[in-house]
Amino acid sequence: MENWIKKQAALAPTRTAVTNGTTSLSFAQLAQTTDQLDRKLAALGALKEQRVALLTDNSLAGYLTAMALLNAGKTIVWLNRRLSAQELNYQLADSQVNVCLYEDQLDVNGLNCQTISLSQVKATPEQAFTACSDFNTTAAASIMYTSGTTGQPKGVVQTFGNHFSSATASALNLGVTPADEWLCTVPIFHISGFSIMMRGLIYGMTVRLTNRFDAEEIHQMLVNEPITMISVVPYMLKKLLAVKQAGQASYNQQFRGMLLGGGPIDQATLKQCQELNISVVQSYGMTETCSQIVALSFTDAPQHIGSSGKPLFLTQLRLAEDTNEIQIKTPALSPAYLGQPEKRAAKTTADGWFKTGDIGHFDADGFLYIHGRGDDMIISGGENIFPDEVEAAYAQCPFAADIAVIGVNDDQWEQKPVAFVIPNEQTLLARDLIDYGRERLAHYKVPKNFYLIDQFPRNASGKLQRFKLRQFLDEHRA
Ligand code: S0N
Ligand code: AMP
Ligand code: MG
Ligand code: MG
Repeated sequence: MENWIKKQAALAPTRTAVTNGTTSLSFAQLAQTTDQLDRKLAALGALKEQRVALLTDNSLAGYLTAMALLNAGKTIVWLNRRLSAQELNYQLADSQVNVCLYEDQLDVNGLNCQTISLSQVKATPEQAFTACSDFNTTAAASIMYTSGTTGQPKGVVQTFGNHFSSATASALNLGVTPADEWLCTVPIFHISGFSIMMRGLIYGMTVRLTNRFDAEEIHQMLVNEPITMISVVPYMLKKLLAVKQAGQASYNQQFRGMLLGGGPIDQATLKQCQELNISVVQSYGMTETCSQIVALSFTDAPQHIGSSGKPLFLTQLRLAEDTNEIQIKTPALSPAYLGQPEKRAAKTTADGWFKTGDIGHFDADGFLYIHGRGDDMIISGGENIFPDEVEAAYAQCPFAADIAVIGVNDDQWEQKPVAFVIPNEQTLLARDLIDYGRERLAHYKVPKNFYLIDQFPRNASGKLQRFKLRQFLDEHRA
């Protein structure tokens, strides 16, 4: 496939590719700027290897750098800016990255590779460099790390073909209009955000970047700017709903709706959205599928509140007979976990379907409902947390002989991790446990509460019974 950046510069040169509200670039300018950035990156020696890490928020410079890496035919290794240095170093080593480009205000202290700030890139004189002419369907455009119940996070390889299939299926469901402008407040280091950038390139659509999620500010953008679509996680939807409920103005005339994904939502919230005339399209997807593979349509959404919709064009979905696990086949599915074929094999059925780990059911009309996870994954504000990962981080903690983590509902973050601890010392302070965790883990993964306990409930074979810890908490709260 012809380089998408060059292709849009030819098809829609004057259309706005990206704006942050202050600075806008047309598709022709995007092509010029990415070529220029590549010449600077080449001069810095940053384009020698196939994979380049990028640590950024949703800044214009971050967006342009990502586009420059694609334009150069490189694979972007997206880093979550909330992770600890220890967590990032694992991903840098696993992806064998030598260079990490970073947004200036983010912290790269302790990273074990060459780090180059985006302002350094900007200030570098150019050197000759030829952009990549083809985006091969099977080439890796991006790698995003995702955790699991066992072991370290895995690098999800996302090909150009995966991104193209995903963007196409989304367009066939939601439609594309020449007026479309998609507000990107979900992080571009997650597929929720990066898929918006890719849709922008593939549709020739404007991406409106915003660097932080402030519900009041986002509300004002939806009211005052010609934004037609926004992607949100449940946390964001609830915050935006609260602002609108507070008697604020209607969204702009062109607004089409909110694409909701990333985690479960309660029906009451969706009904409130309906009452306030906020059009919400629920969806289901994951990093491995390059965003939604199941979604409602604008016409079905009002009648099927609570459903995640129907499998999109190109996606086949079935439920395992015994467990109701959702299993899929789709061209949007990542071909591999970087360097870990056995991890992928473990998530593949004998007849080649991908095991998502999510449990669901179809109603009589073929609409899918997600019940939850078959494992103990916690979703806090749209970020996934695996108890094993948190427990492993505390394995050497001098204050705790043993620790067990579970997720509980939370008013602020939807869910939060809490821990049961068998103490090592008489004088155990929650503060010490928190500080210990914050040094090693992304802050959102650090348990919000610690409960001291003498021993853990285990079954006959010694396996921790997390459900009993949950029961214990429920009883003591009631
Ligand atoms: C919810 C967000 C925006 C909160 O971040 P905020 O308010 O900007 O935080 P900060 O100001 O940076 O920090 C303040 C304190 O809050 C802590 N904190 C931050 N985030 C969390 C969190 N999630 N949980 C708990 N605590 C958090 C900070 O640590 C800080 O505290 P201190 O100072 O103590 O460190 C932010 O979390 C956010 O952006 N969340 C969304 C992430 C996301 O997009 N997830 C989706 C992942 N899934 C997918 O991408 C697949 C599905 C998909 O593709 C999709 C999803 C949604 C919509 C559409 C699609 C699609 O299919 O296209
Ligand atoms: P991630 O690995 O961050 O892409 O997260 C993907 C996971 O988020 C899925 O496997 C689900 O567990 C969860 N998820 C995504 N969409 C929904 C939804 N509509 N309802 C419930 N859970 C969801
Ligand atoms: Mg995941
Ligand atoms: Mg904030």
